[in-house]
Amino acid sequence: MNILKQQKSQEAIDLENKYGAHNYHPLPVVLSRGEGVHVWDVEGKQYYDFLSAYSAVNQGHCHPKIVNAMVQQAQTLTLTSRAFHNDMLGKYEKFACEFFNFEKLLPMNTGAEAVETALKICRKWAYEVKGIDENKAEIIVCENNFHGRTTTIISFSNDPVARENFGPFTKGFVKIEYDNLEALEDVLKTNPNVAGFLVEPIQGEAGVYVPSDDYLVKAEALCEKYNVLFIADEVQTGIARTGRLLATCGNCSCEDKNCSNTPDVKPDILILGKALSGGAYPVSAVLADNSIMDVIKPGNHGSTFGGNPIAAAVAIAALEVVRDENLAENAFVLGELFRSELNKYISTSSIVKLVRGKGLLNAIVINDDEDSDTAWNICLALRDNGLLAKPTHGNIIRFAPPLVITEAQLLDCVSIIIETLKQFEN
Ligand code: IF1
Repeated sequence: MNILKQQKSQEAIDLENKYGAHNYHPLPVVLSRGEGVHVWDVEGKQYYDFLSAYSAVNQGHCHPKIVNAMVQQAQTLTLTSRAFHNDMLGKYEKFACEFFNFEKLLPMNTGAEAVETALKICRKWAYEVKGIDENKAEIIVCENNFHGRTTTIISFSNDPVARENFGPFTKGFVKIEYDNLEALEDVLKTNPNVAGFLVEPIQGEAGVYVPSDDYLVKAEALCEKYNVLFIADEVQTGIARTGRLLATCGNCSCEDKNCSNTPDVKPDILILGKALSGGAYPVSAVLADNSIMDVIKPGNHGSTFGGNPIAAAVAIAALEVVRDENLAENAFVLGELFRSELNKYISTSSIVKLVRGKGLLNAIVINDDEDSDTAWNICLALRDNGLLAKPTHGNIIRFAPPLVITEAQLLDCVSIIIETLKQFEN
């Protein structure tokens, strides 16, 4: 594209560089419109969005049902705080509890806030129900986890870039290897102060690591055996992304024939965010049954915007879209197709090692060093070819389109991806 045509993009980038904190290194593209699986840049070029705002836009950009729900509520009542009741919160809480088969919901805004909320509930349950000595509670987490960016959450991260010079760190966390049941049981049987086990059903940021088939079921059984809360962070894997309503639970409310009809795993505490709003508004939630959630009493926890009427209206609409448009089923079927088509190419490729994932949360591993810029250069070439994706760590590229993608669009994207990768074959 000629320099003149890129002027609007460069102007926007220059403004961010001058006036914005440099806490990201975005791909050089400036988006101005989104609809369904497509986004357009300021010069009017169309792209397939294969990141979906890190799986927040599962329902597709600017889904009319979700946007209309937001506009209607925004013209009626935006925010009351929780100092007073409002007519939307209870409706949303009931809808979501029935949708995910839990007795109670604590509404928050961002994923990290919901993770922090879950940690507080777990600790309070440990002292007041399990009977662990005060300030002694420990929560088990996994190596290479990603649960957000707050000081407590990065306290148990092992990503040096996320932790460097942000100390002192919060205590009370024990790290074990992901997908290692022996490591989990070793801690559970030797440490009486364990309150909970916080885990991502698939480690997204680490590079879309899918654990062994029986990992979550057996981990939940171990938590039950040692009276420890199983806490599932489904901020990224939830809301149909992995081909089922939740990555931990087969007990879908949607009529999805790919769901096992008995729950694989029902977490003690479920954490949701991102696509809970379809990407239209910050909405997150913590769900649990009464025996756990009732440790929270007035004044224990809160947030100015948590449970606001717009969030409630948007979340109901976003979940109805997931159900009515069978997005879990679509993610399951098209995820299988995506991996199958890529594997045909990978069998002949020198530049791609493998593809892995579940539903429409997938990643490819590039056959180059972790610190090489090959994955980045491939993403630049994908951008030029009309598809947006971004490396997670080093040589891993995540592919996560909106779940409303059609088979024809997916196959079009597969050919864009393969033709682009072929440019890098040696
Ligand atoms: C960034 C990716 C990262 C999450 C899980 C909680 C949160 C996230 C499993 C916190 C957020 C986002 C944050 C964003 C990049 C993206 C991300 F994996 F999705 F790609 F970083 F790992 N639990 N993930 O994935 O939710 O507070 O952001 O609403 O921070 O760079 P949040």
